Amino acid sequence: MSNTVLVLNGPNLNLLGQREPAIYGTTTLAQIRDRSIAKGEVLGFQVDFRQSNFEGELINWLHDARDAACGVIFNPAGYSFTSVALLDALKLFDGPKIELHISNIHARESIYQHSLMSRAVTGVLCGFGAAGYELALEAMSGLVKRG
Ligand code: CA2
Repeated sequence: MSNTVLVLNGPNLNLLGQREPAIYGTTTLAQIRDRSIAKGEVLGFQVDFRQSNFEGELINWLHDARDAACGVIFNPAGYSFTSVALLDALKLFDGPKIELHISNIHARESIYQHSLMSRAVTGVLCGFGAAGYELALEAMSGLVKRG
């Protein structure tokens, strides 16, 4: 069985660390990628870390994960609140799935509070800043079946 965890990031997260540091911190997505890969090595995971601004590309990567990954960690960013298509793609992945947000979406304006994705995932992690990615990998370690 695959030991790859797909860590998927949605729109605008490529610019992380450059705007709104009070909400999202100053860590860049490249730094988060490096830390996630290092954390994966400790936990015995290969981390496949990706970001796209395109809904269809995110959907295709979720489809590919059906054969290629043992778990998915997904920060859908703005698509969390709008994309039934991404919700459907998430439902098609049978393994453990963690929805992740850097900020505490429940403490924010109402448009950021109701993620469509949450009903399709094993668990939701939000509000721990960039460290949330490493925490999600630890949680994933307890969720995947190792062969
Ligand atoms: O907190 C998160 O991780 C979010 O998924 C980020 C999304 C937001 O729509 C969600 O409510 C919560 C937005 C990401 C915007 O990307 C930025 C990039 C650079 C600087 C600031 C934001």
